[in-house]
Amino acid sequence: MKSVVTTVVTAADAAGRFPTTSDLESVQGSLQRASARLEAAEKLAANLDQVAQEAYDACIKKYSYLNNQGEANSTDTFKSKCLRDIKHYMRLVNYCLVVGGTGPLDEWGIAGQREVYRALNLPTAPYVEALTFARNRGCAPRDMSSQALVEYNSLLDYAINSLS
Ligand SMILES: CCC1=C(C)/C(=C/C2=NC(=C\c3[nH]c(/C=C4\NC(=O)[C@H](C)[C@H]4CC)c(C)c3CCC(=O)O)/C(CCC(=O)O)=C2C)NC1=O
Repeated sequence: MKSVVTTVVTAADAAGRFPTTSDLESVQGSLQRASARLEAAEKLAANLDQVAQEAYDACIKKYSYLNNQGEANSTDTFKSKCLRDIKHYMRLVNYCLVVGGTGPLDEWGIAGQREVYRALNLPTAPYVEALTFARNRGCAPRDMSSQALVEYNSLLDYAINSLS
């Protein structure tokens, strides 16, 4: 799995050089933020089902046409797949918080997602709405420290941008 350390070392290796001072500074910066990220990961993990459920409810409320017959939230199977997809993204955000990089989202969430949603004829706007709801719902210090919230929100932004 990619992490901040492996990413920097692999890039330097590929270029046939040792990591530079600025490479090492970026590793150091990331390690300094590690405790904030781990706090966010822990708080998110404790509430992940609830966060995903609220995000799902918010996106279906906004795009209520999805409940109409033939649409993507019209059957019990579709409803549970939609909620599951949102949970997938939240779990990947959680994983990214732990490893300190966007690798898990890039490799399992973002690579190929447009093709999958296009093939299944699924609109991406509801995903954006769900993740944006989660993005705006988190609150410091109620849910986590402000530093942890910065780390959490930046990964949600990253996922949102990939779908926008
Ligand atoms: C780990 C990363 C990962 C992601 C992100 C993922 C997404 C994903 N969602 C799928 C299906 C689906 N996803 C939805 C989701 C929705 N319904 C709605 O109304 C909304 C537009 C939306 C929720 C926001 C639906 C309805 C299906 C089934 C579509 C079908 O069978 O036609 C499928 C096809 C396979 C399946 O049916 O399970 C994939 C691959 N799978 C993964 O492994």
